[in-house]
Amino acid sequence: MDLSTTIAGVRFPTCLMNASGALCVTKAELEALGQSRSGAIVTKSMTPAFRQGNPEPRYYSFPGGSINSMGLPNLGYPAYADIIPTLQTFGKPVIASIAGLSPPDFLEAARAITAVSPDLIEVNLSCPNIAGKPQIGYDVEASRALLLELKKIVTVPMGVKLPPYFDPVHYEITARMLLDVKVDFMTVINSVGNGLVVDPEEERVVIKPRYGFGGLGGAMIKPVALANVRAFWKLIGDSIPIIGTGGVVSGTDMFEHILCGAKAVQIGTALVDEGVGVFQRLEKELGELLQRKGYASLSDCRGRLQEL
Ligand code: HRO
Repeated sequence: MDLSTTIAGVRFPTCLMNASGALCVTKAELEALGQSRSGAIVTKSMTPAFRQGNPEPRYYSFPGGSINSMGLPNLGYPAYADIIPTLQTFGKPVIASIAGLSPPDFLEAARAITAVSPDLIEVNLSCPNIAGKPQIGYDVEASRALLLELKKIVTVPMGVKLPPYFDPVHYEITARMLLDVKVDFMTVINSVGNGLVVDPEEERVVIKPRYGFGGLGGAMIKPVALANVRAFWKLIGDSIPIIGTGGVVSGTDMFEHILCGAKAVQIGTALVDEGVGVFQRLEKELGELLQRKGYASLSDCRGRLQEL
């Protein structure tokens, strides 16, 4: 079964890849993604300087999902600029994720990383875990201003990583802005920000930073992710390709994202739980499911979710 896909003119050998943040901070982790069945190598969101991130414990996995408050730990863009040429020898696209604590941070990272020509750049507008730094993706005019500045710098296909939205009007104003700016792809969704997981035996929170609040991922966020993929696909169609992210732990979950309109799928929590072997498992499960249903390719079913 051919599970390859094309996003913004870039061919991916399979439509499944890591989500930024999951096992992609260090050179060793990025090379392991290169050697795995992942269809791309997505870096951790990078800032101008190295960041240790928030105090530990800052990631907790439980049946049904995960909560994190990593706090943008990363090597800093100079290190990723050095590593990217090596990553490009693995024969799959390299997606550089950029972030920042302020707009000038994003512009600085974008300038330096564009110079080493990753295949695509994903602009992270949705880190929920930095105290005092609201998610830019929830401010449509701030997002527009930042993306317009980035567009002047970035010469490779540039997409956005969005937070989840929960109201139709937010889908509409965000879709309009993304079409105006002409982003090349969108990754939907980042973690569901500022959730709280409680350990009832210990009677306390499960992660240390920010009073235990953090971004939720894994199986429990799938309906929110699917709603965002579907809502944007209905508004934008194929004008901006969608990478679906959120709640993917099986080939069936991938299929649901594709039915909603996703051209590719990313995995975070399942990758952290299982390691890079998860790519092979999911590829096999999706291939078998498509075959059982009689689909010859992804384009035969993509976006074809039926409504009652
Ligand atoms: O590093 C993090 O705390 C983090 C980031 Cl940048 C992000 O985009 N999403 C997330 O759940 N955690």
